[in-house]
Amino acid sequence: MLIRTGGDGFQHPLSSDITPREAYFSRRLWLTALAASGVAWAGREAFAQGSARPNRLAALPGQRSAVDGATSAEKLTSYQDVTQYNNFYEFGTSKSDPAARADSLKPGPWTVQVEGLVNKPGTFDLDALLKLAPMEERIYRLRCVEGWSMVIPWVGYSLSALIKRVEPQGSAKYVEFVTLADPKQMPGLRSRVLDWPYTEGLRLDEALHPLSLLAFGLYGEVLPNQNGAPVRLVVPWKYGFKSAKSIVKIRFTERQPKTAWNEAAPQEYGFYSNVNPQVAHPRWSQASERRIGEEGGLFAKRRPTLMFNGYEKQVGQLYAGMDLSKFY
Ligand SMILES: Nc1nc2c(c(=O)[nH]1)N[C@H]1C(S)=C(S)[C@@H](COP(=O)(O)O)O[C@H]1N2
Ligand SMILES: [Mo]
Repeated sequence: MLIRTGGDGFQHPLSSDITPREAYFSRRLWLTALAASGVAWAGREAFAQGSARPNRLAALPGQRSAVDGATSAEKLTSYQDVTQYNNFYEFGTSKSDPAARADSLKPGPWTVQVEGLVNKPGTFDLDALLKLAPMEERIYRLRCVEGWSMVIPWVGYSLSALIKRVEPQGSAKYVEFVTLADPKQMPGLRSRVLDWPYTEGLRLDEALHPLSLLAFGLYGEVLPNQNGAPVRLVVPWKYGFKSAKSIVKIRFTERQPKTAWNEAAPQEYGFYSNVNPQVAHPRWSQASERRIGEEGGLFAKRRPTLMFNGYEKQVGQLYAGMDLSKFY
């Protein structure tokens, strides 16, 4: 985000660049976890039978979500764009790096450690997380702070399900998310563009909002590595960088946690980072956005960015009385 202005002129790699062998490897890890959990038997069947898309990942179906705001009627961004135009700096800073290089990420075995101000801290393995609550499909707009957006059908469940399970104590006011930082799996860690590991944070009431999603899949399949396998956050009313990928630790705190982007450039990236067309980034306007897949060359039409990314009705009250240009 510090370096690039966006993806204009970016060439999508062909899906044939990804070898079936590498795809099989990550699929196999996932299937082990899914088999153990009893989730997504349909996925194993589809895998056994093969499928039209050569590098298909294990199926992870979700029921349609009943959460208010969780089902957009907008045209979905293509699977191709969702999985080949990414920000995941642990694999490099260009949009094509994650798809090209994230095969080295091992999405299993995987654990998420939950600690801090909770009555029931503990370590959850992927099987336990997959079983914790029913999987739902959530169609969310994702607005990157760089000025582009997508519409993505995620699969997961409200983060609140996990939070309630661990019973936060009265003193817990914030939730910190720590993501994987393993130089053996993540070649981008050699670059000091951020102070690794990538961390993010939410206020506890934001984390408990039903729209805050713990995501395990997209397009009805488990997450591709480049989208943050095996488990990530998706907070649709905030700029995309709040949606931390490949989470390994969740910590409940009394004080507002540090976040990687705020540490790197505090004037540019605040703790809240709510999508707000009225508050410009110091180096560019946030009033409009480019929807990926809708480019029209020189005449590309941008769409107006909506307050809270269009989720104002659902989340506006979380910020009642706050000066949003101060708490950006
Ligand atoms: N661990 C980690 N999480 C991350 C990032 C990252 O670099 N590392 N990039 C963020 C940014 S800037 C965006 S826009 C979204 C992109 O998610 P997507 O590639 O699945 O669309 O992931 C966010 N989560
Ligand atoms: Mo982003």
